[in-house]
Amino acid sequence: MALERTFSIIKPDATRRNLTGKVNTLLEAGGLRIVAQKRIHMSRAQAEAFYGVHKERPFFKSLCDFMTSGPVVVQVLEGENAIARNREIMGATNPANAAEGTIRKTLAESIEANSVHGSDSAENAAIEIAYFFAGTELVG
Ligand code: IDP
Ligand code: MG
Repeated sequence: MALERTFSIIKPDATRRNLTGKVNTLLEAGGLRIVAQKRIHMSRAQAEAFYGVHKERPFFKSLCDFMTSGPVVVQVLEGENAIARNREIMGATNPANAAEGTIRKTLAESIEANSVHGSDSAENAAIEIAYFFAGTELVG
């Protein structure tokens, strides 16, 4: 087992419904520790760069519209196997396919407005953390 850090976003559908605390409760109950957290309103440029890997996908414009539609909470989560563990706690991208008890099954509105983001690899976790946080903001 390895102590890891992963990057997380509580998306605008969840902040709009005042679910930040509920998401955090599920993350903490799943064994992850929030070692950095801030509420921001993403700019268009930030959203487009963050989701650049999806820029050829048909949902890219809609996804960037959604991610800039309201505040988000960006976070760094720490724990044993935090990257894979967070993906388990989040559940499948489409809440219709997500397992019972996952954040997306419990809280998400749709495949797009699916309440949370979580890094999918150690390499992307490091890139995504550095995109939103200075090292001095991570307090483990
Ligand atoms: P992930 O968030 O589970 O890693 P990705 O495939 O990386 O899923 O997609 C990034 C985000 O793009 C999703 O979380 C969701 O908000 C949105 N998305 C993914 N697939 C679709 C789709 O088919 N229609 C609309 N939005 C989508
Ligand atoms: Mg992804």
